[in-house]
Amino acid sequence: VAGNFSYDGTNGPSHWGKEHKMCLGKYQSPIDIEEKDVTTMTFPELQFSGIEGSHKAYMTNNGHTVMIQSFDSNVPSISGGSLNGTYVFQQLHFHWGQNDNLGSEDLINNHSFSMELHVVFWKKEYDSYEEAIKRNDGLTVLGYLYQAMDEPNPIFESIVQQMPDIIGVGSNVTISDNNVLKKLVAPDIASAQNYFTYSGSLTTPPCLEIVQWIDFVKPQHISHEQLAAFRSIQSTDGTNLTHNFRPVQPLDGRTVYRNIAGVES
Ligand code: SG4
Ligand code: ZN
Repeated sequence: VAGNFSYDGTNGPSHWGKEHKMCLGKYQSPIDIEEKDVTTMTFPELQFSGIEGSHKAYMTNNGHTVMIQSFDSNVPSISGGSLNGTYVFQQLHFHWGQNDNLGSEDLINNHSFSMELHVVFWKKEYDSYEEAIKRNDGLTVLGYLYQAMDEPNPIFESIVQQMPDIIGVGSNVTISDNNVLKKLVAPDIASAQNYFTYSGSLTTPPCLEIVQWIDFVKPQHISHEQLAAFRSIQSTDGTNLTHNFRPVQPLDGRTVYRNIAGVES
């Protein structure tokens, strides 16, 4: 993954296309999802497996985000929905903004949320993550939106408490809560069939157009203080990573689907 990109100035999003031509492609992410324009669809049930039980996980400051990976060989996987095959968990990470009014990458009706969690999976058929990213259906990413509120979200307790250990770029720490992966990957089974889905790209260089996006409709919450902890880590250019979201890209004729199964009335 390219290390030489940032979210401001001469390495900012409007310059990514110079070194990474795919960032100028026609099927880029994120996008603004306009609810009035989506096509409703009933997909087979989206299924999670390997979620139950605990997973040893660690988090890293990779200079662009807080990223969580697992030590376990038994990691979560997903199948069903709009997916053709089984996809295996690779890592999850977050995008946030300078203040609580922005930070999500995908927007809904042009509305920004305060933070977005991305859970990255690769297609099992291709045997490894490295092989999967060479294929146009190689990845699927689950997107979870978070809105800042006063009340803390217990899911983030260990992450926020251990954030001081990963202030420096490249540092990592084992997460004390062995249930953190399960809670982030599948927080709310009751809302798991209520999502938008569309074909797009990685939201950072090299912007590969290989991602089936699955964005859950129902936002979750995080407290203002918890969110502030994310802004305290350092970025590749040595300053605080106060924001790390890419602006929305043109939809360019793509269809965004909304699964109508499991919608709560
Ligand atoms: C973040 O920068 C992650 O740290 C990257 O993961 C990730 O790249 C990148 O976002 C793009 O992913 O779900 N936002 S996204 O489209 O997963 C990849 C690593 O650097 C290739 C491992
Ligand atoms: Zn992401």
